[in-house]
Amino acid sequence: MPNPVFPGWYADPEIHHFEGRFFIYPTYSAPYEEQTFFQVFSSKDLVEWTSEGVILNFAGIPWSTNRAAWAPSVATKDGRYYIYFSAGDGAGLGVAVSDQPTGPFIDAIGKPLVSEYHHGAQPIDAHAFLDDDGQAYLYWGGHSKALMAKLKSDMISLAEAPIDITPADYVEGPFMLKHQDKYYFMWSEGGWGDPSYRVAYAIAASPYGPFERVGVVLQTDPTVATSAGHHSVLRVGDRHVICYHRRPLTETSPHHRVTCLEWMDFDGDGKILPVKLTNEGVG
Ligand code: FUB
Repeated sequence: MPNPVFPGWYADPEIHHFEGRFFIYPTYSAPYEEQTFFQVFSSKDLVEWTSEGVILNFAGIPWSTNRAAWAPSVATKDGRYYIYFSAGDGAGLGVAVSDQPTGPFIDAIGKPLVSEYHHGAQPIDAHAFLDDDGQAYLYWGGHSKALMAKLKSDMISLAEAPIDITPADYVEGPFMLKHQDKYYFMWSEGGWGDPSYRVAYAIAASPYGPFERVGVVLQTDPTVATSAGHHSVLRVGDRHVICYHRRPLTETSPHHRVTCLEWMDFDGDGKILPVKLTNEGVG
């Protein structure tokens, strides 16, 4: 049974293809005090996944408060890898750097990249998006507010003040996908600890929006799993895979979340077709 793709409680997964291999960067899903590190998993075929171990440890990052290591996002530029992460349930968003996708990642600036609330957004759930022209953007925000800002070419500083781009019903977990020259802004809605959690999206002509909510992509299926959300998307050949977490029907703890993959397709008008939760995944 390919879903979940690897054993253990892991959430907020971001999937990538680097140097000929697939990688998933997740949150270790556990009580906040136990969330003190990030790991990465790799695969050659999206089916067999191997843990590459710990890639960043909060023990070496005093400002992190050594808890609540959430929602890693990775981007690569000029041969270097940058990981953007949440620390301390609002202590801030950090950025760390490595020469490899498997780390080790070292805190790049010795302080948070974003430490304050802007426009009411909790500084969590960073997502780095690299546009086709090489310009990188950072999206982030919890407490039902979504922000964005251009990143400078050094990838470790913001080029502009945070901009409020909050779409209707947004809660957290932003993700940007470019498809056929359109910008698909995606996010999680509802509560991550209960079955209301789901993923919705908007389509815009610019990475700045405006983002008008189109509809739901992923949600609880009471016959398969609950609380499907906080996802990422990767183009694979002429299709896309959506990588997300969900709660098995047997589980009630909010931390019991597993990482899964499904195919995600578009209709003829460029709308995303609702994704069906499966046990078969993309195997
Ligand atoms: O995993 C910790 C938090 O749960 C994330 O930051 C939220 O998006 C939710 O998935």
